[in-house]
Amino acid sequence: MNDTYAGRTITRDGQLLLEKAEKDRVETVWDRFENQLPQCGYCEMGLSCRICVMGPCRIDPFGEGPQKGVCGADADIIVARNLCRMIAAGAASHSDHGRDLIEVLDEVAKGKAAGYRIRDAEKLKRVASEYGISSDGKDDLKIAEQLAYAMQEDFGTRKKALTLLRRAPAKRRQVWDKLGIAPRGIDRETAEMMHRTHMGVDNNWQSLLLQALRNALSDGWGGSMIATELSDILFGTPKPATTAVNVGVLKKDQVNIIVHGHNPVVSEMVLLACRSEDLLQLAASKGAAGINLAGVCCTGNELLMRSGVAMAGNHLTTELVLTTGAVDMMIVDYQCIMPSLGTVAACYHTRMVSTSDKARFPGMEHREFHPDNAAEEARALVKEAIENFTNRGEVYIPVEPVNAVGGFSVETILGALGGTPQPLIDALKSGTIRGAVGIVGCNNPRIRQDFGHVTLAKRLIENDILVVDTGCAAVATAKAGFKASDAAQMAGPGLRGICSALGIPPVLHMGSCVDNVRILVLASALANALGTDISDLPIAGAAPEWYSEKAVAIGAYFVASGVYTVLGPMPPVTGSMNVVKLLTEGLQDVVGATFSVEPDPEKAALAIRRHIEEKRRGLGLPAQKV
Ligand code: BF8
Ligand code: SF4
Repeated sequence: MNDTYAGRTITRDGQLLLEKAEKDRVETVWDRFENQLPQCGYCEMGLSCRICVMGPCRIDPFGEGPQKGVCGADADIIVARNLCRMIAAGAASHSDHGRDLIEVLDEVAKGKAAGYRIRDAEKLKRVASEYGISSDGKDDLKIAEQLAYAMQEDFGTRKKALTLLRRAPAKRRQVWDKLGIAPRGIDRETAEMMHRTHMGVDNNWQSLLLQALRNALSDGWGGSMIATELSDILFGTPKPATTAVNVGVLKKDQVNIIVHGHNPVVSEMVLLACRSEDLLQLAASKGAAGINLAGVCCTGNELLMRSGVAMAGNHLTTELVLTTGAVDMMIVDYQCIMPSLGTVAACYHTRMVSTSDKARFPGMEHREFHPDNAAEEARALVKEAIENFTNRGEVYIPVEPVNAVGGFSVETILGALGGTPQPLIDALKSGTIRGAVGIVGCNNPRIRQDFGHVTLAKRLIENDILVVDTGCAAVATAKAGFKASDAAQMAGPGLRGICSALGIPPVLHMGSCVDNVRILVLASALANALGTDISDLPIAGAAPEWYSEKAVAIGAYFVASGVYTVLGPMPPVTGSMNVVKLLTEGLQDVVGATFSVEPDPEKAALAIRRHIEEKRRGLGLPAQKV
């Protein structure tokens, strides 16, 4: 095996498909990354500004050239504004996804969304009651209509605080109130963030960053939380199910359809179509043994969590999966979809289809999905994918899939524990489990694919730290076998005993990136049961390979919620030592948690273990020296 491939990814399927890509002269994300080197140092440090057209401006980090932009903004202001705008974009992306689900719920309530229905009526009632909506004497559709309306109000300007903030422990809410960062409206905080970062508005780097925390909280406890809750209501609350992961999930003798993107609104309808009898018969008539639906990225995670649909890969696998020549159609919605995919697909027979009115891509056919036509459109596309099966050329599926268990919603985890967090708390108290860590986020060509996620997860579970993960991190650890039915063997003795007794893996798949809110809800349940704040718990977050603006928003709402969070790649902030110090030290006194940056996952594991032992000490629990 060529060393270059092994340097790019730790995954066997990735390495073999990189070889295939080179043979087929397909350019990948790694090639383009190398073509960009060296990347702009000013931008890497956050020291360039193009907010207005008196600029673009840049600050000389060596102190010899300009120290102010044309308007007079210094390094602190420019770095803070850039980070703020990343968070605003991330929060907007998640929250707009949440809004799309509200629209589906509303259309379901009005009988205009054939194919969709309420699948978890019990959760509908529970969430409605949190919004002050009584279910007495109302049918599900009436409740759904009222809930959709109430959730839309969370996006606006009529409220002093978002409804679901009430899920946070009382002590945490007091922290937010005292700082004035309890988010009011989901859209409002993003709009205000964009306003404050316009030239000549907020020029205090501290108050800018506080608003960024409020904006991030509007995502975590608002837009993303609504997205997750409504996805559960509309498509079912996840329960553990066995599935398979890596490129080996593609099947040579079946029609292979890949869904890519984030919103289950599209992929759930594709799944329905793939399971319909007449289309299965059509596939058989074309010589296919079946219709094989698999996911990549977060829409894949959504289907994996709820229906055990197989997962072909994470972010950096999205191009490579096409080089198998086995994908008859890839259907995308939005977010994290590389604009290169159409070009890659053009080398094979794969048909590429975009579906969202807000996301178009070169080399893709556009077939717009709306709640009222989605079921029908999905059927039409699956039919066309079947027709395309006969156009296949050579197929190369170089590996066997790995088995994995997914589907760990908070409801499932608490259910496995007998309905309360008490057994988990007892295990934490005794030290059988030392703590819990959420590993989240992406792949990034700066880091060998999956190396950060897998190394960190391995070290944590070996040391009796329960790992929950989401997004592309969750796919990475699944590919590495940490979610297999016998994965408890990889854990330290305490965690192994508990996982074996409960029949669960030591790394629990909690879903897509919007599902990071499940981690907030679980942390709140633990904090409430202990009568304490999230920031006192022996827990941490990590994003070892993050790349996206959404990941920055997630990191910021984790920290603002009191969760110490370790980032792999450095965010573009090193141009301002003031901003760096605030994020890595100063926030401790403000929100009781900080960011840390550590690209080496071995060192990140040590930092997290030390943090967990320190928190244990703080709670008066037995602690170890790390
Ligand atoms: O929302 S983990 S690369 S796919 S941003 Fe994207 Fe990152 Fe993957 Fe999911 Ni999340
Ligand atoms: Fe330059 Fe100021 Fe305009 Fe930014 S806002 S581009 S620093 S003049």
